Amino acid sequence: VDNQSNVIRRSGRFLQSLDDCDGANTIIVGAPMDITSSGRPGSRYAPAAIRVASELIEDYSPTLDRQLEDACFFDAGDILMPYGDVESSLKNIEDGCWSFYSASKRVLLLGGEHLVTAPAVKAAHRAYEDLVVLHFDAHADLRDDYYGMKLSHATVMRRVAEIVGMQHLWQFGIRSGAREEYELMRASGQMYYEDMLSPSGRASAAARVVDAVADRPVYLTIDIDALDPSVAPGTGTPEPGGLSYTDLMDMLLRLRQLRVVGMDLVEVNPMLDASGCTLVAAAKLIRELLLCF
Ligand SMILES: [Mn+2]
Repeated sequence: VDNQSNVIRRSGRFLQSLDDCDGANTIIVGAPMDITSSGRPGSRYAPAAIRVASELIEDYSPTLDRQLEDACFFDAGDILMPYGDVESSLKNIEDGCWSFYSASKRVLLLGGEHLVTAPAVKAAHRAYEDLVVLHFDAHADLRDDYYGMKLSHATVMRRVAEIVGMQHLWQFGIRSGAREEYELMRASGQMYYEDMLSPSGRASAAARVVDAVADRPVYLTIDIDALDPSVAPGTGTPEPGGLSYTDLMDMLLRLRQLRVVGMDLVEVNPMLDASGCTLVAAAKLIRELLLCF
């Protein structure tokens, strides 16, 4: 793997990480950035805090009957963030992710705010030109700009759509957005909200996605606020009416046959997680993502 030492520094490791990159299929890497967070910053502390929380969960998943040592992943540390400089932070994320994609590794990025997804998708798209993006979130994140900023956690999926095409973006759990964002989603016909809250709705949504995506490479981005704030209160912009943990896992299991080449989990904010339960939900979700796909 070229170049990684330039933009990645070692840190603690997620539960059961391998000791080096060589035998790993999947690389965990943190992107501790929260520069553009409009509401309440603090998600820069999530990668370190999720690693600590991973010590509180088992390495065995009863749901999947697999354990982490079977997943062959390496936690490489955190991407260096020139704090306050959005463009060079995003450049480092793109370079860091590309160093792994170019070595035929899969990447699981730990945010950070949601804007980190844009350079991660850019790197994945360089490796897989027919990339499809699946997006779990409470918020559409499809604004063209936010207070004049093109690069913001509130515009990130618009930037992603510019990379892969709106027709290759599927959105789940969205329950908040401006009228212009809802017009875009209604035109695409690839956003599901109420369907995520019932088994039959998830079954039909998943069947359509699996059929449409087929064997194309998939990037999966999960904003923790897709979950209901009662499950995951530790996040910058909580939005009532969300998925339960089991709703989300059920939907992910229904998508299991997809070819997932990159993933991220973003917007966890340890500063707002008084109970610590959001961090445990995040750690458990990471374990299941590693074992599911
Ligand atoms: Mn969100």
